[in-house]
Amino acid sequence: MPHPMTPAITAFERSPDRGMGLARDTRVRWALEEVGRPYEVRLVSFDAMKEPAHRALHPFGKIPTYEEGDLVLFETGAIVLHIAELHAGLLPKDAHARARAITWMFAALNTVEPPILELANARLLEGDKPWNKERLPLVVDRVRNPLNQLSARLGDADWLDGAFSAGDLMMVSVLLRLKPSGILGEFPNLAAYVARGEARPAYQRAFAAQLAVFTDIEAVRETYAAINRNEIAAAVKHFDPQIERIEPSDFPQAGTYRGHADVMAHLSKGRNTWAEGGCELEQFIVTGDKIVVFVRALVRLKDHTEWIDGRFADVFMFRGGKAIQFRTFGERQEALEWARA
Ligand code: GTB
Repeated sequence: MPHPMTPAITAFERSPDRGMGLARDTRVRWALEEVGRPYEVRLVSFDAMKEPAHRALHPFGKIPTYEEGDLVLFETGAIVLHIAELHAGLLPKDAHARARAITWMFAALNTVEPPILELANARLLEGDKPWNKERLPLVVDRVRNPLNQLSARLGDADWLDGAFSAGDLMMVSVLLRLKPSGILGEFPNLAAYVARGEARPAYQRAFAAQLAVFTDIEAVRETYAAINRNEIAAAVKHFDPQIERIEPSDFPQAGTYRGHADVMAHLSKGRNTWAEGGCELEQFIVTGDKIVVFVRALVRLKDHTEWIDGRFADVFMFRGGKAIQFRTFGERQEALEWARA
């Protein structure tokens, strides 16, 4: 259940670009950061994206989606426009200037982005085809054409039409995808335009947040994998030396534990009661600086024949790539409420 007041977006649970910011949730995060609106992120796997529950939000089974109260949106153009219309800062007040800024959003999505996507497909999906080598120069030319014209229109201006707008946010987001190709370098004013966009503090925050998903979620995965293997030294690898671990009163190892040594002893004690089984991570939700993990523990304890199937939530707080807090909640909803508070 998303928080009624805080918009929730979806993003890749495993970033295919390893946190380079090229997936489309980055532009939505950027828009939310520009207008100063906090948001929550539900991470979805490629399999979950194709399930009915996600398709109810996104008919094409993709990310990102946007939920705000009863409103569900998909398509980054629609999402960014909605955010820009709801808050000051991304669209000019003057009606004509506003319509022109929206025109640049459409230009980014309808004119500039399609050949860029085609190039990505040609490189990533069709690289092994016998005709690819012959076709690739045609595809690159189709990318260059609108860039030539865009470069001529931008000239030496900072932004496309006066002050920075949602049109620039979308255009920079689309052009960013070209960075690895080197094509952007052929257009120094466009490369500088993209660099100006990237230098904006709101973009920096959006980029850092999507990168943290990659680094911190991978750290969380490694922690549980190490616990499952009963390698407790590896389980604390991503923990800050001052880590605080809280297990609630109705859990077997209830208490508050601080620092690597105490936390390792605590985790070992719990883990050594298991005969077999392990923890499975069912869902990640990032809210503010906390990562809520819905955990399913399916374990058989030593000297028992029956299996325990427990569903609970762990909340992690990371600072500079290290977990400073690791707290368990018996009720998942309670974990969400605590993390959102
Ligand atoms: N037109 C839609 C929009 O703007 O919202 C397009 C949405 C879309 O294509 N989403 C992609 C997706 O969900 C993610 S952004 N794909 C999963 C699927 O189709 O199964 C595309 C993307 C993916 C990966 C990288 N990367 O690794 O560099 C960059 C961009």
